[in-house]
Amino acid sequence: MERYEPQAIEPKWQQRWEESGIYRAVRDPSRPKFYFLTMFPYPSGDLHMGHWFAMAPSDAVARYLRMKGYNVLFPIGFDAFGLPAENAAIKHNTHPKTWTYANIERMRRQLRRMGASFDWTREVITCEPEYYKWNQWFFIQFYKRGLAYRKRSAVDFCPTCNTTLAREQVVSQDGERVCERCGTPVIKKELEQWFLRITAYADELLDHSRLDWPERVCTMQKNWIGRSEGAEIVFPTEGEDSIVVFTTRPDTLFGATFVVLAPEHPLVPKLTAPERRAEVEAYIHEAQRRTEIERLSLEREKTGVFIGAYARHPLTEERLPIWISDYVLMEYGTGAVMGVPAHDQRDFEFATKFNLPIRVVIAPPGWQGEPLSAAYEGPGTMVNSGPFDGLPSEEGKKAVVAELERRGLGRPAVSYRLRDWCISRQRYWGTPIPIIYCPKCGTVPVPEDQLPVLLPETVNVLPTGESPLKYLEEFVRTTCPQCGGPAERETDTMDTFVDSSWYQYRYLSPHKDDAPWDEEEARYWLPVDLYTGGVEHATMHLLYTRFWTKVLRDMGMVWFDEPMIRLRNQGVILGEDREKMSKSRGNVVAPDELVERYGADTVRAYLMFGFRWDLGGPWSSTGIEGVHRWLNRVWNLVLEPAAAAGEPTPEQVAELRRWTHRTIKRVSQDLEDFEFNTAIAALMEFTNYLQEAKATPVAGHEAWREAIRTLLLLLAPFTPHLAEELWERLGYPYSIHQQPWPQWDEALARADTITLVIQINGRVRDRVEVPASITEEEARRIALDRANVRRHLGDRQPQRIIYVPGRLINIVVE
Ligand code: ANZ
Ligand code: ZN
Repeated sequence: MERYEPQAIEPKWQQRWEESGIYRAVRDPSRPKFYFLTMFPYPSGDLHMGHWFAMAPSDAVARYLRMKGYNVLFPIGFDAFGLPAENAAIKHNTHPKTWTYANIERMRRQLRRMGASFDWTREVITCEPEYYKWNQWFFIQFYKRGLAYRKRSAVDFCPTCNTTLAREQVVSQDGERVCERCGTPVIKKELEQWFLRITAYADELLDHSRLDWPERVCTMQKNWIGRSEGAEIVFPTEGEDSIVVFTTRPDTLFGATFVVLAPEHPLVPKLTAPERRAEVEAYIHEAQRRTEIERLSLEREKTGVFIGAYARHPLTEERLPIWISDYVLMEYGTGAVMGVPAHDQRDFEFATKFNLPIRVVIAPPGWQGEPLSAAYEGPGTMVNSGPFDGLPSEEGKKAVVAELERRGLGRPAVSYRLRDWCISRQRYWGTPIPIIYCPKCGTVPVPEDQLPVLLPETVNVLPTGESPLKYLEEFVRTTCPQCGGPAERETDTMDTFVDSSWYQYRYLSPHKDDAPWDEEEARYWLPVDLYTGGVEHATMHLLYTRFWTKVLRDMGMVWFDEPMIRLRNQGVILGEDREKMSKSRGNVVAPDELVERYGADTVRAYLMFGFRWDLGGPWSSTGIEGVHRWLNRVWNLVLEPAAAAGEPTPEQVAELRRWTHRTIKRVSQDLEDFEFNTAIAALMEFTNYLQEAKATPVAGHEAWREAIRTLLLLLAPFTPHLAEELWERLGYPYSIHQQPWPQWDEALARADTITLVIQINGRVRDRVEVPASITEEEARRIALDRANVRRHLGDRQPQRIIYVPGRLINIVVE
């Protein structure tokens, strides 16, 4: 008999599937649709273990859903713009495009080699003009709706990478804000930048009620948006300016004993007394180097500087010193706080350090007027608060704000941690922002019929701190679409998160050139039913794509509120040393080499068997060996002729059927729940059982053929090549992947059975599998009916029958 040789059979089937187009998703109103999206890869070079762990199990689900009768759209593409292409281009002296496309070609091959059932006819590559044209088109629609605007703002800037950095690209290292990529301390730079107004949707984005998403992702998004209800309160200064603070605790207003501004607050230079200036400036410089997390940290000792100016308390008119401190962030609320040391721990530490008064205005439980050793941040009764004394703090919040409103010194306010989305990048390899600046007409969007604004190909990509496009005369110089006069193009490109915010829609009709997508395709396929990918995208990508979809809805382009109904995240595969796989650690396991050695089916099956999909875990080379042996056993089991002859007993047949149906049930349910490891464990147990049963007469029975056929069908999503090959060898028609998924019979599948031991006069004469719920009467009947038992009894009548529930039955005769 031939041996199992994945290297021979896998490429053969990959080609056959491709040629017969069985994964092409074509609209078919007679079948329920299922749009299954998995996060598209960045073409970084090789498909790594993380890609495999995300995609191979997803592919198994896609295959399962097809067999279940769904018309499945399972597309793939490449998130092809971005910084690494530029860095690689500089390093290897090539063009970002050359590098990107070479990688795409390689990864396409690797994805095919995985046996993934993607519909390649819908491939989307975001650096193609036919794609980014629509980024530009959307940008203009956003602009027209007031959702894209330009603003001068301080950005984090890496002097080594020579680029502005997004918030998440700045990390903390030994208390310093450094570039995530190269570790250089970041500096601030003032630039004109384009923003998308995601904050306009902040409240709606907080609502996850229509989503079946992991709780942890929803929580991360909620925290990221960070909604706080409170009030803005005006503290007039002794000059003409007023400081507006944001507080969530207006009930503590009478406890305010100082005011703190963020060091970057625009009033600081204006309010600072001349003799304080030098110290204030030195402090501002120092503060900019710290990360947000660090600045807000409760552990760090508070620092700050008095700026030599005073504010007036809006209700008591008391004179309050104005300080700056880095624990107040410019980007949050109004960039100013009222210092209430008795009820805010950061203020408490600040006041303690700088000897500022601490005034209790919410009585802690049991408080007798003694000084506090820490801030009391809980609720309570208002004290030392003039006319508000005696009010519970919750009521006090409303009463104080009402009084402030009456005096024109405050109003209710909501603050979000979420910022508008800065999409400007001073980089080459991205979508040009389709804007023209005219000295006469100002900011003019590129007319839609002139899109795309092509990204020039001949350009010097060496980073300069400004977009390389800025130095390309023929790109920059243009004419104003409004007045025809000389004008200049915007030279920044878009953040690549723009690309991934709507790619799911482009898969519908990737080459359509008069609209971002085809209406009819959209009606049929949208929205995305299931999305799989890494949890690291919880806040940025997944928030942006929700935002984008809500804007599309408001534009009338889609009819739903959420882009992806169901989301599932995979975990991370670590190296054998339990560390993250990385070249520098030398613990990288390359999928290509494993495929070379064991075949794609083994790699797929091991990834699904060896780990819980949502958790991941450390790689094991012995684990993969074991899985490979299992597939070899399956091969032999199916192809080796059975030796056993004779008639099986009805019990043997029943047991075989029970195994078959129980396995169908387990595998189906596990696939629904993304529990791949237990699904494969069930298949392994089934294989073991079948191997033993093969030596008995049951291997000649019709139920045996059914069991083997079922085994192959159940294997098809996991090990698609092996299943297809064996299917063909057994003479079934092409393709196993187009067969209906087997159904289980609940009565047959019932897992809770027991083995009943049957004795005659205390000697074991038989064993039988029976439902655990069997009654004594049934047990007696079955026992007396067994062929073995009847033979032993002959014509003797039982005198007594002793029944031990769940275990045995003893028939006593003379
Ligand atoms: C006075 C006060 C008294 C406060 C009190 C709290 C307790 P969340 O819940 O995160 O929204 N705050 C406001 N703006 C700030 C900024 N830019 N940087 C740092 N802290 C800022 O926090 C809101 C509270 O954080 C606000 O309420 C303010 O302190 C502070 F007993 O105002 B509170
Ligand atoms: Zn003009």
